[in-house]
Amino acid sequence: MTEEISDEERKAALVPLYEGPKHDPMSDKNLALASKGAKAFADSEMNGDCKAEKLNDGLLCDASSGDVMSRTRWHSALTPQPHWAEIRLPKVQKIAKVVVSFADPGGYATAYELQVKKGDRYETLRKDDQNGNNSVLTFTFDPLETDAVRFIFKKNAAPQYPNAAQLGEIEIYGEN
Ligand SMILES: [Ca+2]
Repeated sequence: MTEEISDEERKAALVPLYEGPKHDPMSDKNLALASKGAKAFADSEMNGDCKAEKLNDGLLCDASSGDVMSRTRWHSALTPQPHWAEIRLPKVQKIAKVVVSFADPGGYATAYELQVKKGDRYETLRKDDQNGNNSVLTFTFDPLETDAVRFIFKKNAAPQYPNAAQLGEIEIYGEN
């Protein structure tokens, strides 16, 4: 006799890739969403489905949602580090929080920089060369005005893929 496993059972048995702090990229307060007019850019994209636009589609990489991982993350080309991903807001806005979700707990950034654009230049807001957080980075800061946030992925934790960079989502919030 063949036992059938329903999709629901299959999903329930999946182990989530990671448990990060609770956050909801689909929130109406997330200024980075494409649906709010923000646009995503990256230094490069891997062939296939892992485009920059996946940085602000509101979808996180989560195994419990099935096989969507490759469809909800940005992945760089395999050219040398560093790689970067950027969200451009439709206009200069006051922001106070950025949330960066890694796409793969084995392939997170052990070294990174978070920058905001001030006029024509980028200003480094946070920097870590020994990051050990493989899930969700939450950055809060005094409110500032900018129209672009850039995450520079400098070093991949996965030794077998030194040139790869990937992110699930970048969220940007105002003061509240
Ligand atoms: Ca996404």
